[in-house]
Amino acid sequence: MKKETKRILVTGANGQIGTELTIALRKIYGEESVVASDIVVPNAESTLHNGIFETLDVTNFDDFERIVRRHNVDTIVHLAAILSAVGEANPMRCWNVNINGTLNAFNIGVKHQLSKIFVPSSIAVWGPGVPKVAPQEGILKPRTMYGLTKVTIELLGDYYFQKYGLDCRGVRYPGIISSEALPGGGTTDYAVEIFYKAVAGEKFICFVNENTRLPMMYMPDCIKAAVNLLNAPIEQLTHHCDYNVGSMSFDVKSLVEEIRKHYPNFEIEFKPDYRQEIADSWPDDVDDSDARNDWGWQPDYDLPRMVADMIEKLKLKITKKEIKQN
Ligand code: NAD
Ligand code: AKB
Repeated sequence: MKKETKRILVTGANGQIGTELTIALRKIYGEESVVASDIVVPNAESTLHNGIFETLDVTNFDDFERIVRRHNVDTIVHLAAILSAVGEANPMRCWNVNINGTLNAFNIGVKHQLSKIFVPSSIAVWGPGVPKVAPQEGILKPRTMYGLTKVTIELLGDYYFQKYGLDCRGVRYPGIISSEALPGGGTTDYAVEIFYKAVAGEKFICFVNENTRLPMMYMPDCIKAAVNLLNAPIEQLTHHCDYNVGSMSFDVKSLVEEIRKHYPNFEIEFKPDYRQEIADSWPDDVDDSDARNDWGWQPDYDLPRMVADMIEKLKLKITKKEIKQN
């Protein structure tokens, strides 16, 4: 009898992380082994079409389950979510997509005895008063709806593991910086948008002040964290969906200084808006000793290396005419 391929389903694949994580997973496991899905169909040139793509609203249990069955899915990489800034504009949508979408993934995981579910958490689990370097264990009192959903998902991860033995895993990602897809409406988006302006020779209006310091991570490390945690033996894990993972921490001033090493005339103006309060409620950095000890977490990129690589990648995009220059 022909052995059926076990597949990975990526939800929210058309987003900032999914666009690059799907390609990385397809490189590792083969194009046919990774099914990409999103509520939004990617444009025709998207690399997501290099393998199977399914349109999926994760809040619809029946459609979600149908896709899992159709493709003999074994692992879900659950990225579909509404992030912090968009979440504050529409808190109920944020709760519905993040919580009900994840509950659907978990319940399908239990019903179909899936091998693993990866669901990222975020530095948004913390709130005002968090220590500058956030500990692995500590008080979680977020003020955003997005943060509330992330704390709930972490707790649901523990619950589904203890009650049903579901292997769900996740990291608390910091702000992710990347050059392929634009970020989807978070508070850390300024750390990506700034590069597009610098490379286009335009002034950047920054929505947080120059002293705003947050933990950040470059996309190759974001992918490395997901792949390494997915492959870690379960006996080594002391947490489920809430591993702190650090990489770099910088304020906007330091980011500008680093960018000016490449573009000395780069101009920036600060016009903080409602996202300043969100950024101020998050930690400067995280203590990721448990991730390092349990599954060997080790980032590769620091600020200078990330800035140089981002600029190189965006310059390449310009030459391919992917960035419209005015
Ligand atoms: P994103 O906003 O770029 O992408 C999310 C994707 O989910 C989008 O393509 C969107 O179309 C899709 N989506 C929204 N509602 C949906 C629904 N009902 N059904 C199916 N798809 C839906 O987000 P991202 O940055 O790629 O984040 C992926 C995950 O990583 C999220 O859980 C997010 O909370 C987490 N995370 C991201 C960052 C970051 O800086 N990017 C940091 C920490 C955690
Ligand atoms: C956001 O700013 O909402 C995200 C995150 C840190 O979770 N980038």
